[in-house]
Amino acid sequence: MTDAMTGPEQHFRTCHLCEAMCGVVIEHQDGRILSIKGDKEDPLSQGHVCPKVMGLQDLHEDPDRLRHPVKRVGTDWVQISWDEAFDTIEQNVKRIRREQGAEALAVYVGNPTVHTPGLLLIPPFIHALGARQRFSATSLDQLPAMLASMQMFGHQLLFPVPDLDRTDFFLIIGGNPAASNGSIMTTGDPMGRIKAIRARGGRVVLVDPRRTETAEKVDEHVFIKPGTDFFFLAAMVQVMFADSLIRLRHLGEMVEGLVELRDALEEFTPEAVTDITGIPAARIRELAREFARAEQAACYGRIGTCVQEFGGLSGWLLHVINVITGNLDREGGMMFSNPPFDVVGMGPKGNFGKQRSRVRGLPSFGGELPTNVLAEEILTPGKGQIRLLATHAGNPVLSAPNGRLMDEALASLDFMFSIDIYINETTRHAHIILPPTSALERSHMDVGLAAVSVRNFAKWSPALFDAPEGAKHDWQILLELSNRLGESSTLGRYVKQGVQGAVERLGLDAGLDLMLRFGEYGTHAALAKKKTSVGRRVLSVLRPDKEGLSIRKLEENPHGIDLGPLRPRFPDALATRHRKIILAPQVYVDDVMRASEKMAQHVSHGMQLIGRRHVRSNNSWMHNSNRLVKGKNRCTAMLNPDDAARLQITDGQTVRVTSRVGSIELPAEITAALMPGVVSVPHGFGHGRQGVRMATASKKAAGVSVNDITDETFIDALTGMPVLNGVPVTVAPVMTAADREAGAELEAS
Ligand SMILES: Nc1nc2c(c(=O)[nH]1)N[C@H]1C(S)=C(S)[C@@H](COP(=O)(O)OP(=O)(O)OC[C@H]3O[C@@H](n4cnc5c(=O)[nH]c(N)nc54)[C@H](O)[C@@H]3O)O[C@H]1N2
Ligand SMILES: Nc1nc2c(c(=O)[nH]1)N[C@H]1C(S)=C(S)[C@@H](COP(=O)(O)OP(=O)(O)OC[C@H]3O[C@@H](n4cnc5c(=O)[nH]c(N)nc54)[C@H](O)[C@@H]3O)O[C@H]1N2
Ligand code: SF4
Ligand SMILES: [Mo]
Repeated sequence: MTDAMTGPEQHFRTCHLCEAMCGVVIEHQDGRILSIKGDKEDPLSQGHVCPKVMGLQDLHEDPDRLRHPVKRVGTDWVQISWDEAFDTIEQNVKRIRREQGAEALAVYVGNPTVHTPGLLLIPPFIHALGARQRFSATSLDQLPAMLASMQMFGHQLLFPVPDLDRTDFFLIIGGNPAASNGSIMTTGDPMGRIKAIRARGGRVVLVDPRRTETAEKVDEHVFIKPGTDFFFLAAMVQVMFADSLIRLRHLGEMVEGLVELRDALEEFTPEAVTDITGIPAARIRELAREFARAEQAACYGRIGTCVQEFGGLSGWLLHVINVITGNLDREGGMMFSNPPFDVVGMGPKGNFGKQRSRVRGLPSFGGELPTNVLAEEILTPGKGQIRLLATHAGNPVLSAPNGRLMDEALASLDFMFSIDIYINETTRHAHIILPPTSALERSHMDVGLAAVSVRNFAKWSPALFDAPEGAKHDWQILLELSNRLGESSTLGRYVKQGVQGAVERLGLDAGLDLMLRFGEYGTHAALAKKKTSVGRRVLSVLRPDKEGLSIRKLEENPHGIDLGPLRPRFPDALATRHRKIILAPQVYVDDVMRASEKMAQHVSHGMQLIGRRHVRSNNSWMHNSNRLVKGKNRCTAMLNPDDAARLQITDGQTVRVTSRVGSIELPAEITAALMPGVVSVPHGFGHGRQGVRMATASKKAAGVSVNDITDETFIDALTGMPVLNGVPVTVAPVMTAADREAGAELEAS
């Protein structure tokens, strides 16, 4: 906090805008930000930041960012008090719940939730709301990785992360850390760590349908046809069995299902998958051998392997390859973080298919239905039709498939409320929007990302600025809603009010402090450890370890505290019934048949659509910063020169990309970086929609939404998730008025 008229001060915190968790130093004076730079003393990021870091200031100062609750009156918005906002929400939730039952209530939780400790209040909020139909960005993202961890290790939150600092063979499949700054591998500076692998004599190989910014920085890039990673991975496994390269090492006693695994994948030889993947058989065979023989290797797959036709199967084999080469839970392989609080222990183990969507019968995962059924569940009449939707930090109109249908669905709701900072493509349909404080007005600690960090690490930062009078933090909004919307027995209510009252009085930081103290490195660590003697536990209450972690300890170490390299966690952390890694879970073995049929029937596709990310952008919501969107238009359709010539498309010309559900028109960008037959369009654009109140985004970076042509019915039949990478499309040149004029001039001359 600043006093008026003092000199410049420094504030240290973690940038919350992506998963990298860069440490920053913010110079400020009299409530104004003077500069934001990388914090060289942050042990995890060591001074690295990306251009998006300016977003910390731009978001805070953005005049379009909501600072008060607003209510929609027709197409207009009026500022209302928190009381009126909460009262209106309470009345409508209770009315619809009474009239139509809890089945009519739904909730969608978006990605930025992961980047605030306020996420701890999401479960009680959803519980109190009583929404029976729950959705989130998980089903547009990492669900296959969670399903694989649940099936094979017994817990959905056991995310293996590459031990980047010690590996000497890093295989990246469908991830672009040079743009995304790394995902499910929190590192501060992923490209710096990748460079270091090569500098110490290791190898880095990338498999991607586009020669990306990351491809420029690795030893080898291999093109793969979209949606075929399962076939590639299956052939790798087949070779490892055929060449007797299976090496379980320390995992020997822990593994079951090796024979079933071998039998299930027998037919997928490198020769058999060459046609469908587009990768020469010899290359696959060589890669499999290289990987298996490397002393320390990590096979890591990200979004390109997740949201595609065989995403479920790919998630499985990504884990499998690390296990059968003895690289899981081992230094230099794929490991599990040892976070400052037991994220895994606190979260549910996960469940799959417990619930089915009403209209299409798609399976739930962890109590959530796939987001690609949200629109039809709102639009299809009958018992259980969704009539009320709450969104928290989500923009499904731009992020879920068939955005136009989503628009139509949201517009038809009986009632919708959003906890969000903008009036955007999604929240413009809400009746009430509740905006939380800006990130710089609240204290910060990464709770979820601590569990996927490539080095163990803890950091807490205080708020930089005081919250304006009357403003509410996200957790305060969620708590108030929980208090008002919950329905429980009298006793349950007293207990709940007691707990929530305590949180209200003491604040979220008090909760974080408790979690830290009882965590692995905490002042009361002994108390939390099942294996310590009763005597030591009693002692730890009486004489807590002063060196242990607590909020105060982190306050004294504003750059964060390094907790050392990753340490093996198996078999203790294994949560399966007999503490075994299950190599061939039945759900996957059953789904192999579908892949086998696909391979047999495979004919060369027309064009296939994939996505991409840019380092200066973040999903759909960072296009309102002038500094970040300036420069050339990034919402383009990239395609290969051969395709362009065949389709008679010139660079920069407007093209129409069409799928089963619709068309979008945008400029072509011709580049040899794209594999022939593939067209790449980034998601998160399309800000030109009526009623969006983000001036810069809708004027300077409107673009078009690729999710207006992704198809909610084209799914991975195993997970029920949408296919966002590998959508069949046609691409054609469009004669714009300017083109026609130019043509006419040409003819006249
Ligand atoms: N700057 C920036 N950073 C971000 C984000 C952002 O929008 N912008 N978003 C954040 C979020 S929410 C996430 S989930 C992460 C994602 O993190 P990453 O997964 O690293 O992100 P992408 O850049 O989308 O990389 C996916 C890559 O998969 C490739 N691909 C597409 N289809 C296929 C396929 O079928 N097979 C294979 N093998 N590859 C394929 C694409 O060409 C692309 O290069 O990034 C996070 N960080
Ligand atoms: N075609 C295609 N589609 C994709 C992807 C792809 O690669 N290709 N990627 C998918 C992935 S990986 C993801 S994660 C999803 C993301 O899907 P979503 O999470 O639905 O979308 P975001 O664009 O991240 O929207 C974030 C929302 O949170 C709001 N917000 C920002 N900060 C805060 C805050 O502090 N508090 C609150 N309450 N709100 C805030 C923003 O205004 C915005 O409305 O998109 C998916 N969609
Ligand atoms: S990479 Fe950029 S956006 Fe991500 S945490 Fe670091 S500075 Fe922030
Ligand atoms: Mo994501």
